[in-house]
Amino acid sequence: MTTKTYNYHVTHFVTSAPDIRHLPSDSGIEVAFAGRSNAGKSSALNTLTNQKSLARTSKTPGRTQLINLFEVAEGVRLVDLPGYGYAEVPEEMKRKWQQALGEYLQKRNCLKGLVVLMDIRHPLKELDQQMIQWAVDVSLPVLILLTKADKLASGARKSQLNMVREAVLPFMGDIQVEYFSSLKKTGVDKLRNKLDYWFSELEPEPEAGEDAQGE
Ligand SMILES: Nc1nc2c(ncn2[C@@H]2O[C@H](COP(=O)(O)OP(=O)(O)OP(=O)(O)O)[C@@H](O)[C@H]2O)c(=O)[nH]1
Ligand SMILES: [Mg+2]
Repeated sequence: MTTKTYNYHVTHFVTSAPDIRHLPSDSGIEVAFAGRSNAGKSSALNTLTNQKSLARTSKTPGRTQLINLFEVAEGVRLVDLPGYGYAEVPEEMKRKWQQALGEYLQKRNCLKGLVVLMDIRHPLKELDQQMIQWAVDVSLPVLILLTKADKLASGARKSQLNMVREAVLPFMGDIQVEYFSSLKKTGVDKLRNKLDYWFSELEPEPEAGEDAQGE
């Protein structure tokens, strides 16, 4: 397989869905960005695509309430999921959203990779571990981005990275851990490479015969 390189700068907004039942048809390829509220998901999408306000960011946690879909190329999508773990949300809503997230991860066939974003200073909270476990359970590869890496000095940054790399070993999944900063544009290359890899691994080869089967 040759890894295709995508131009993430041309990514555009497609639609928002209030919940997973209202997502567009389950075809093409999706990679979702998940993480606690305020982890930096929307900022990471903007950094990746080099667009200031493709995904809405906010100092107020819980800003992204809708599932936002963006298209990189035809049938190739990035998904900005609402953050979980936001303290101000009523317990019942939190529980429902958790359930919906689990369902999305387990049932969305076109979902081929999960980017889990965690603040480098507060990684692997219970819900983060739950997300990773769900992904591993359905053999979904995971890229963990330790966000806001600019908040730590380089020594602390490295030790957090190593700590998280060790800590995810027991999941026995396809999990890569990198650090990331939207502010300093650190780790964007790692993110781009992973997305290119996931997308080209799964996008049907254009030269394959239209009636080809059983490949
Ligand atoms: N210092 C620093 N701040 C960041 C970075 N990335 C995001 N932030 C800040 O963190 C806050 C939350 O960022 P968002 O990208 O909106 O977070 P989110 O995960 O999309 O949050 P929800 O949509 O509420 O789930 C904002 O104030 C950002 O400016 C980073 O790399 N470095
Ligand atoms: Mg957001």
